[in-house]
Amino acid sequence: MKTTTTKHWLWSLPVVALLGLLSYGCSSNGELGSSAEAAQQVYVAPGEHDEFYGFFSGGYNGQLGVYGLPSGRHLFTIPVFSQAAVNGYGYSEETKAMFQTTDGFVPWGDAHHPELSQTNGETDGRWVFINENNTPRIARIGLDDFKTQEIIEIPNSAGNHASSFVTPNTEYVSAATRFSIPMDEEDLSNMDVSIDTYKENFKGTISFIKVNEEGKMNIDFQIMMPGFNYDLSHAGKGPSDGWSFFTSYNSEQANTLLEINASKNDKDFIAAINWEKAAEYAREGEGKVIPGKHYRNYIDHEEGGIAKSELIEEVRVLDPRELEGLVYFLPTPKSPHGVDVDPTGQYIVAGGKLSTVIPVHSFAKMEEAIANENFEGEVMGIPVLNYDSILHGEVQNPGLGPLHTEFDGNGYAYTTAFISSEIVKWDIEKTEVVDRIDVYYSPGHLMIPGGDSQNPDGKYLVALNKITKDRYLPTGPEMFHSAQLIDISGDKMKLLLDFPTEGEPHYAQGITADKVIKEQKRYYDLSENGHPRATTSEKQTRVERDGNEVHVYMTTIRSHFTPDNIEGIKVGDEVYFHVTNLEQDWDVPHGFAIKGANNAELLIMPGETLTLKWEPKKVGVFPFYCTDFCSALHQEMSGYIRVSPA
Ligand code: CUK
Ligand code: CUA
Repeated sequence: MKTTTTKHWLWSLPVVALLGLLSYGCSSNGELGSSAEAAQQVYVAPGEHDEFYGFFSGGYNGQLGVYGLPSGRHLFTIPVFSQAAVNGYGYSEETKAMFQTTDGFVPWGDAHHPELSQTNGETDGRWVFINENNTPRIARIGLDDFKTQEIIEIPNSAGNHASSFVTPNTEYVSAATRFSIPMDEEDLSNMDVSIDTYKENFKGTISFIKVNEEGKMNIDFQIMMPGFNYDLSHAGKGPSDGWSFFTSYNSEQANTLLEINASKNDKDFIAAINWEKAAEYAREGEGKVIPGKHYRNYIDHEEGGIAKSELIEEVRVLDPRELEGLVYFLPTPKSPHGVDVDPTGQYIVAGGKLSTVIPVHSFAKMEEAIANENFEGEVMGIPVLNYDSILHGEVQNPGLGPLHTEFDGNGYAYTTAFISSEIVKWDIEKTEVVDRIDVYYSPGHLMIPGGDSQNPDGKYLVALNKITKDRYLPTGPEMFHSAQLIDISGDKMKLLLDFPTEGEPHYAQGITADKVIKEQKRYYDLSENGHPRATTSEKQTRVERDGNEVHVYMTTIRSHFTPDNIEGIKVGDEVYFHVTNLEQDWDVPHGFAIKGANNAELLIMPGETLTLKWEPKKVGVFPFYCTDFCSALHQEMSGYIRVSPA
């Protein structure tokens, strides 16, 4: 299909040396243009900062990766859906509640789509949302401290893939079920029926989660949908604000997704949802309220930053068979995957992964077709519009396996072609390909900062490639994924940089750094530490016993723990170490780990209190120590706990 260019050796040279090679025409196939030029474009000098933050989903690592762009440096990993040994997230008593679900404690997740909050259709730097596909959930991360603030479970869903896309003023974040399951007509409960009754019994749901001013999420309503697989989504904007678009495949409703069953139909559908109308129906009390147990877990800032779980019992469901004007199906070839709305809000682009063209629907034509009732049929009460009547155009020769599209704000769209491993640039008005570039290999999503908003920053594009193979030094059978940074500021796309990414990044978001950093916290103010078990001076440190429950109130400051010799603990006790870091300097955390505690460590930020629970099983004296090299006397930062017989 294509040959691999081996330029590893060039990239292993110091960049400074590369800059000296300005005249070096390194490219045998024109892929790099000039390496020296490329190096200059991505080079961020020591001590300098990147222009953009990139937020890359961690896929099956359940976290959110933070990268600097254009350098491609991996700056941080924000723990979201998976426990993080690095700082005790999900292990500490303060954060365990974040993993509460109706399936119990679920400390792992599969995170696909981060989405920045928006105001007036533009990224605003307040929050990032991200979905969890396996145990249906959506998380909200605050960009003031880069910590997960809230995780809400989505009931009546069997895999929350088409999520977490926001409406232009973050009124809603949406979710849709990837897998349909048999659902009871009355209460949408999962049914014990033969799997081959798919056509009769299986259904899906699309959910709209309301986001308030503080970011708090609650499920406003769900819409009952036919038993397709709902894949991706994007909200309308500008003229199409008030609508959201969801791809679906398996309109055959086959119970095995073998190609012959589930990819038979020439066209599947994009579901166009009038969420403004749906919200109105919900406000008027339409639909019905059914049992729909789900947890909302959140960091309670009023209560010292301790995570709480709230069980919500019910949810409102709207049925398109009863409520007119809620949903329309736009026929779309062929097993569409991504769906993207251009910055003007006029065009809806689908990635028909088995299609030979990229279909572009016109929102204006869609409205017209609805007004004229230009319907071809219906599925579960949902009118199917006529394909030709809503089509803006079809992009011919878009590469094989088109998946996802982003926009540069200058009238161009960029689509990944998974099978032919390329990015294809095309003119939105003319639906004509104008440029293409090879990527290595098999891109899934791509990202342009703001590229799915009303105001993209069309300078760089990142290809998020699924297959890495020979791009880096080999690391055995398993390796990181491969992202590539492409310059899209000119007529021709130029490949600038390869950089590895952890997990399986699906989607990503980018934002200029200055929109984010002005609000950021550097440390937690000790005088505002509202943790009920905080110890804000060494004088208050103590050990308290209440039956077999022991609470150790500890402090850390360079370079000692107080207290550092603890006696009176017995086998069978439940010991809680409440450790407050008294430091008030940026970037001076202390760690806390106990030999023999089968838990984790804590990494306590300046001004913060975290709690580790230990149930000692053996008699003896056990050292504990600070895990983070905090000062010249870090190795001395340790202590002993004596455990006596019960
Ligand atoms: S999906 Cu991964 S390449 Cu989960 Cu957004 Cu398309
Ligand atoms: Cu504190 Cu090392």
